[in-house]
Amino acid sequence: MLHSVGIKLHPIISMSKLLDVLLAAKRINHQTFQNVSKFIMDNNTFRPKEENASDVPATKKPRVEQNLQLSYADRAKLPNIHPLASKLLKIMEDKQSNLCVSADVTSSEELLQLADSLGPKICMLKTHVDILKDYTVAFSQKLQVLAKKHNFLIFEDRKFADIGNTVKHQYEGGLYQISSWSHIVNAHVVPGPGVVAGLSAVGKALGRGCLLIAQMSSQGSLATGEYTKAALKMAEDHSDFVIGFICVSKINKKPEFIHMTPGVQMQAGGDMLGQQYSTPEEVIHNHGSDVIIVGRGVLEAPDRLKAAESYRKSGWDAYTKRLSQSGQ
Ligand code: 5BU
Repeated sequence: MLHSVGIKLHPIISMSKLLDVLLAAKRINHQTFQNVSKFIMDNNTFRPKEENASDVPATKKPRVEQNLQLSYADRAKLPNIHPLASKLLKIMEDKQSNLCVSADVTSSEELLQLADSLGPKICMLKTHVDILKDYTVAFSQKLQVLAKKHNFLIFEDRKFADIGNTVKHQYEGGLYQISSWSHIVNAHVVPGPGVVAGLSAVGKALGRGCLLIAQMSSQGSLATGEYTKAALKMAEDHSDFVIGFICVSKINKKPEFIHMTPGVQMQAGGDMLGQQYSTPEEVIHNHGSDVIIVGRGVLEAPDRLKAAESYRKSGWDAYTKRLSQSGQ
């Protein structure tokens, strides 16, 4: 605003540097340091031009923007982070994996085999339990054992989209009893905040978390603009249960929220039914998302384990490149 009336400002010290100095000199305590750092992160309005952002040398980037790029490990330790989000970020750091494999297979035996063989490569396994032809309670128990064994979270991509009272029953009951085995579920925001309230009534006490579908990867998706903004607001209003978003690119600057992006393959393109693909580099490095969700890129590969490893590596390399360019 000052610039627009002809006043040019020259920073002599950044707010974060000032905080470092004050803390070191014991003029402020650690709590104040954390509170103000968080305030700066939450209220920074600087927006690099999307396409050019990656071309700007790290040293030329404003200091505040550099601070926005916290590592997964640092974000896991944020004071207001949801425990499940913290757990996921820690898993990602420990396993050097921001890969979620979408296990879209129809046999529970095959799904369990996938979970066991790809488990070491992934931070999360995504399921569509309603495409299994042979679901049993024993299957969900075995899947939980594998999640513990390989240290990954289970994400049932159920896309709840009804009034609060109905989703409550769909989440807790029925054949699948999703809340009993899935760490994370997702929901459309089209019904309004009642959908989150209904899911939260079941999941919160169990320590579960929810992702809101703020954008979709499919061509012609209506989840754009004001709809996406409404999803952000809903997440912020329910941050005791909502841990992040399904989105195409980073849409919220709060580092407590985790951004997850489906529609990922090694080559950009699409399928015959409207799916649109971006590469791991585009999703994590250029668009600032946190997790790549990959289905057929792994499932249809001749060697699934090898494919999962190459997606893990691409996703992780894109993340470390993003961090190094932000001066971390
Ligand atoms: P693919 O085989 O990598 O295209 O599978 C993508 C998976 O992610 C699949 O299970 C979809 O149901 C899921 N998905 C998606 O592709 N796009 C979206 O916007 C959402 C979920 Br939400």
